[in-house]
Amino acid sequence: MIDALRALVGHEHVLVDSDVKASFETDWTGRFTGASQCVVRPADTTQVADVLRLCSAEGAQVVVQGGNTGLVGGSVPTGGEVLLSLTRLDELGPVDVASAQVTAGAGVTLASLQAHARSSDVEFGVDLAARESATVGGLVATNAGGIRVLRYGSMRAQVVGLEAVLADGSVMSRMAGLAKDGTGYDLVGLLSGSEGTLAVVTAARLRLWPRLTSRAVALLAFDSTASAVSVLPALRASLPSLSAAELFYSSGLSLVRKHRGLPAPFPAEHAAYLLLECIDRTDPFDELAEAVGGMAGLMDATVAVDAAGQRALWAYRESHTESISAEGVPIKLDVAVPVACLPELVDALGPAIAAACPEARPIVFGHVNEGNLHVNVLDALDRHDEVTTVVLSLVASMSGTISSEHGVGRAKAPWLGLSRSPVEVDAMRAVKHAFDPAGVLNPGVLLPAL
Ligand code: 2HG
Ligand code: ZN
Repeated sequence: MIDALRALVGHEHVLVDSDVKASFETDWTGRFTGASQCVVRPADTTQVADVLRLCSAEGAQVVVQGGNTGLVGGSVPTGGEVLLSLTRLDELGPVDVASAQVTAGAGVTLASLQAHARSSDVEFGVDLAARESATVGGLVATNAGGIRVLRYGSMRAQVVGLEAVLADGSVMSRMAGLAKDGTGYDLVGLLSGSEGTLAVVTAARLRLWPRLTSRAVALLAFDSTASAVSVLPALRASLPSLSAAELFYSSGLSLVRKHRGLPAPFPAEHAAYLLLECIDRTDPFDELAEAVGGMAGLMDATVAVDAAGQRALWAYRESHTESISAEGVPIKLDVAVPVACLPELVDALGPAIAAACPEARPIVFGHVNEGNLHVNVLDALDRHDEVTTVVLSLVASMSGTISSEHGVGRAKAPWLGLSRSPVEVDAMRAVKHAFDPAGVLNPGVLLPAL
């Protein structure tokens, strides 16, 4: 098998040495780890197809990996799979000005894609903290969200075409980028968010947006989550330039300040913090300042005037993940509820988690406009499953979802039934069977083993 793989992609692109494989076999958070048979690094779609054809013929299962920044264990082997790393598929096509689209290989990082778009005076619509390592293939596979969903939608909304290789090595290519194409099932939409369980995405045709360079960032402090949430409709109505609305709490803020050595944003501590960003053609500072004035429940506010000040305010929010990881290995749950239920969820989380594990330290933050909360729990001792169950059950009881923007992966597959009915799970299994009848791709990801 190893020799056959080497014949397909070149000797040096099949890694078998445990030290060399190690960084591919553990996820970013250190929560998921497993040994692979080997790590294969194909150069292009043809080689991906060759590798999958061989693996299918040999009955070898395959785990697909991009930048390995995922948070649900979806790209880490469980034992013995072939690990297919797509980072060498890093070709970026020229920006197509006529259609405002670009073609990007699965291994292109989000930061390179963003820089490439900006060099042609357009913008890519998705942004998130892992931009330097996260890749196009992984963003598509997880239907990634991030900080600009409020304005541009999630990754699926940016994907106008895909090239993907099925488990048997056949290639599906729909890359014309037609903005309206109603011919049959939306397979491109289906593969977006399928977490590598249906096919291996090798390239994407992506939508681009006009580039806006004037921005204003405000950090607001509120007396409650309810107040922070209740200002959203007025903000959306008065600020067409609103591009991000991020929620966090003093538990996360104090960890960020500790690990990043940052000063307190306000003289006093407050019940909830909301970070807002407006981006426009002309300076949105005045309209942001005006929209913020006189809000009910507003306790304090600061608006950054220059780029350094804006980065400093964003650091309070964007450093949450790394600061939590610096404290220990957390449980990471990414959930969403209808926005109106957010305050109730936030209030209920603390007592529910404490009942499952009194020692646990929850840190909650997220993307408020989508009702999307990141529930991170430190010090959950041996009670990870119990804490996960109470949090996800609470979310499900509010008609929420157990996976908002990180995917289901291996981490949440056992809880899929909380958010999807038996009818839906059966339909998903039928789709999986249609694409990958032998179960070659990403075993154990998304759909729980039968
Ligand atoms: C974010 O919004 C990411 O910063 C990561 O989705 C969330 O670390 C997390 O739980
Ligand atoms: Zn997020």
